[in-house]
Amino acid sequence: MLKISIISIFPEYLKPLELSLLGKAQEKGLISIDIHDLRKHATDPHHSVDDTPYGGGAGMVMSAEPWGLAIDEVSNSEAEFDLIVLTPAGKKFDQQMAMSFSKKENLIFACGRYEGIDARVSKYYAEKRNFKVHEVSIGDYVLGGGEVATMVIVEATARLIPGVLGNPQSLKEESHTLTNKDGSLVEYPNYTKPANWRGLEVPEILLSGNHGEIEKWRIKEAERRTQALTKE
Ligand code: 6GU
Repeated sequence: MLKISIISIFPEYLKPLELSLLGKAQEKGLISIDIHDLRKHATDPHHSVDDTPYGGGAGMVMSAEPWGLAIDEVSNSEAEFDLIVLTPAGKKFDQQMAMSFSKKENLIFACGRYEGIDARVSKYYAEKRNFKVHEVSIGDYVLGGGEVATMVIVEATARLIPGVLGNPQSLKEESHTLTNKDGSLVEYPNYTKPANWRGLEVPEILLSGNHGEIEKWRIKEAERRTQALTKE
């Protein structure tokens, strides 16, 4: 079972992870998701978790020790841990990364806010605790914090675990796992009944019953869409 621990100063922000697909996966015992409040590990009387940056500059930086205490608490076993630190300066998340996370034992998500987390936290867990540390971004834009990025990554990762999806065949056919000789493709367009909707017809080939020709058409359409996305 994949054990997911998420540390945030806004634990309520992560409530949607109890719903739908991920809620069911937890009920079935395929994954566990535990959400932890960073502020419980604040070390000063005002329960602050941030401070001004060394070297000056705007904004605040999250202090190392509350993170250290929180991560120690969720990793007090001999198991293997992967620490995922959410930051717009991280490596771009993609389907391949989701695939690799879905095969792990323990994922710990550190949701940074403000100008990020003291850089020694990543260094400490990589060098002193032998964690695999991944600094990850979900795209080229800036969010207020790592919570939404964590939800994106958890959802993309969990649905790759055997048993989480109702129909595992749908994994094989979807965007970014469909491949041709040039690499990853987005999905072909899909249609369902009625065959004529407000004067618009479903492509005739899909009604033909010719599975070989349908497969060729779908690959051609996926390639056309992929090309259109990479031009602009
Ligand atoms: Cl992981 N965090 C923040 N704050 N902004 C982001 C991001 C993460 N990924 C893209 N933008």
